[in-house]
Amino acid sequence: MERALTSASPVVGVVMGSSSDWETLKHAADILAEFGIAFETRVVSAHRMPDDMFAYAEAAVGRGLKAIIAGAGGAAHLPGMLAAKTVVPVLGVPVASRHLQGVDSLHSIVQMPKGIPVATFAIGTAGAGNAALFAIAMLSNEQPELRARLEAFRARQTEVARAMTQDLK
Ligand code: RP5
Repeated sequence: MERALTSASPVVGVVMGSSSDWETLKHAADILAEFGIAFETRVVSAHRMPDDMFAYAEAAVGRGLKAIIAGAGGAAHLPGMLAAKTVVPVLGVPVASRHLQGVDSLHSIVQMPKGIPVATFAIGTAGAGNAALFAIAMLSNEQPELRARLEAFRARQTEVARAMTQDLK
């Protein structure tokens, strides 16, 4: 996972509780790469590497991260615990778990008590992709060129959807 995609000066962190989450989180990484966003990928398990997780969150502001996309499955405390240790926005992605298909992950991430927010996305690959698009939307508030590319991305989806309608004739 520490591959060419990982940038020297990342503005988005893509972290996950296990390498088994990569199948899901790579959908976030792919979109960030497509938009040319500097990002990094890390496995930071909340329950197996709690000290590493805290260190990652505590360093996030100083390292220039603007958003952290955090994916985990099961009792998915990683996004919430990262958010507890940094004010960098945390975008939580529930990973589909073996036994409860990710509903457990979703509930663990979405139901944060008031005061420590985690923006929670859909279970699985749709959530991972949308978390990346949301991070890009946040970055685009300060980057008009990036916003234009996001608008073009949306326009392409419109074209694809219109073509689907034509297929039905
Ligand atoms: C969580 O447990 C991870 O986020 C992963 O979704 C799940 C299973 O981890 P592995 O047993 O595959 O390492 O910590």
